[in-house]
Amino acid sequence: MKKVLKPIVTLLGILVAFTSCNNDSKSNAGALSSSAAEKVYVKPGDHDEFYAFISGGFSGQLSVYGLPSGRLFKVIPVFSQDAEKAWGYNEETKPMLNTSHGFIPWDDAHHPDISQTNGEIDGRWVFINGNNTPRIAKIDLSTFETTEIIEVPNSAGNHSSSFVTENTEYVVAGTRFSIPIPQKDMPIKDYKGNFKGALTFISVEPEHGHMDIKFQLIMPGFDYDLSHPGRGKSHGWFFFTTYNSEEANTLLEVNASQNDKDFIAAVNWKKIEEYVNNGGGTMMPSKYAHNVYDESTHSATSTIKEEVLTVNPLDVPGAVYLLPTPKSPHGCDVDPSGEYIVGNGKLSANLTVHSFTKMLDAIENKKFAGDAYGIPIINFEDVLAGVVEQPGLGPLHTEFDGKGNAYTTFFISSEVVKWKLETWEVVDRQPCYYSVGHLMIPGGNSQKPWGKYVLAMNKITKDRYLPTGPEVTQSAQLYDISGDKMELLLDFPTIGEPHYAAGCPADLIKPRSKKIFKLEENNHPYATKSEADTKVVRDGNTVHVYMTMIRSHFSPDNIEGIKVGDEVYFHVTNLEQDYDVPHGVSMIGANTSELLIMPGQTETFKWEPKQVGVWPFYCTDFCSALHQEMQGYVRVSAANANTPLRWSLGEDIE
Ligand SMILES: [Cu+2]
Repeated sequence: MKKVLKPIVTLLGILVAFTSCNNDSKSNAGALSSSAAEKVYVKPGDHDEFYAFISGGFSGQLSVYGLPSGRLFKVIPVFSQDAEKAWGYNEETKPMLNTSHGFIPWDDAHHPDISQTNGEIDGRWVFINGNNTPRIAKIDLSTFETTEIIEVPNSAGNHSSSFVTENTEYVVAGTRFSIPIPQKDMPIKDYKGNFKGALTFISVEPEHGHMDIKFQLIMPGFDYDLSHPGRGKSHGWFFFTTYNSEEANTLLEVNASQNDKDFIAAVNWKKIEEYVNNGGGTMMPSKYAHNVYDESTHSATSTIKEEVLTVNPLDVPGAVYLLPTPKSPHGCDVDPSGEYIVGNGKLSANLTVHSFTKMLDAIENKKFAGDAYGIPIINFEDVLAGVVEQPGLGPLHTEFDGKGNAYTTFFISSEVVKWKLETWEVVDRQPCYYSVGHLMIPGGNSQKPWGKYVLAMNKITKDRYLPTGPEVTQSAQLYDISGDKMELLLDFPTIGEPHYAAGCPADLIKPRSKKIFKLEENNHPYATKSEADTKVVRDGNTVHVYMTMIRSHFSPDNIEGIKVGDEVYFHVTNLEQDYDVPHGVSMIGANTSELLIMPGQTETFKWEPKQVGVWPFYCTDFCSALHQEMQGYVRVSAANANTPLRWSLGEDIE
């Protein structure tokens, strides 16, 4: 293998040398003019150094890319149905998309965040928010499958999510829209003073990651935009940017831009946790779904919960403060030391950085500039650490390299700007193609970022790629940040809207990756663990087919006695116990997706035959040389026919 690869690398080397010698540096500013191509080249068979989990935005999914190559490995279905994996189509995963509003097979996925232990990324789970019908999902990084989704009641536009505290004690779900709590019929013009914003703290059980809403803080009716946990010295606090502190209810582009400063809300969650643990808070009737996927039964259950514990911030003095921040701040980013809180004021000429130490001092000395609905507002000057003067236009988000530098995206001037913490000086800037939103440094939301790369996620790519009709792809752009100056290495197309991303070294995840589901541990109620146990059982109009699959046949592959009007459930178990040998199955006329079943797993699809005939089914995942032969027939008779129910495999071979 290695012998074959060497010439390729050599050839690439020559190509790089050739292009850089024979062209003007100006006319050839592309990747091959520098060592950029080599820096992102992961040779065939080699592995990328980092995983990047990039949200799919309006696709509702989470994509898995390798860095530095930018290769797409997988799209993990989360909030949307996915035909490729039968997610939301098979009977086992339909409950995952249940909500208090019913089955909602779509959402707007925004901010993934990887679990942490002691302030460092541990690679166990990734959490991501559904904005639209507020939800938080947890994806298990041993299987890359979504294993839990919890709906967030009293919320709307679950945007300032999903960020985890430094031991994954909590994942937060802050509402973007304030709404009546509890919901009721009232005039929209009476918003001010009457609508509220819920900041939800979802506890994560340390061993298995089970989520549960611990409490909801019922805040004034601002719009809560983004958030970040404190860390290190500020561990125990959570910071949320707000806009529309004006509490306008119409034409927000004008009416929410009136105040010179909005707020960052600083929440001492440890104080509230203590209050709640001592019996504080009020139970409020509230319907929300909690959906859990059980790996042993390969099936999900959905439970509708009926109440949630709410906390009025005024009942916990000293737990919540407001830090004035110019002007309509978006990103709320805390540096790895936990000292600096960066408020990215979209309409502000400067970047404002607050000091956690100064905040505590102001609280101690009661240096307040008044209050909002009883919540103390700290004096701007008393909490300000410094200002980055005129760094660019439209700052959105900031990440940190762990070496004292910060990187901020500017949407309007389309660039990433590198600046220094504590001196607040701009040290470098690089253009983005174009209109960058979030950026990500692996481990960015932790005490230990891996400051080798920064990934910028761009909203617009006009003229960067081949056109694809009126809509062109959005993209991610990779910069090397290991030196003093940023270097653009690569850009690559993404799925949906690459809203935010989380990344970590591949070595944190690779060794824990699951290869098969053990057949003996399959507790699916309709599992069939050997061909000898396959059967077809009729119960009135309902028929259960207990089917198995192994290279390269189904058992049974001939079924007779099914009638028009029957509800037929195919429970199909993949008997393989080898790595990477899934089989698929699809049935003509089935109002569902194909099933893609992993080794040792059972999945179910429902088929309601509408016409008599002999109907084929087949394996949809190319599994062996005889994959094409992996097929079968179901005979469907008239509703009043007397065709006996029978099933077989290989019967006419003897
Ligand atoms: Cu197959």
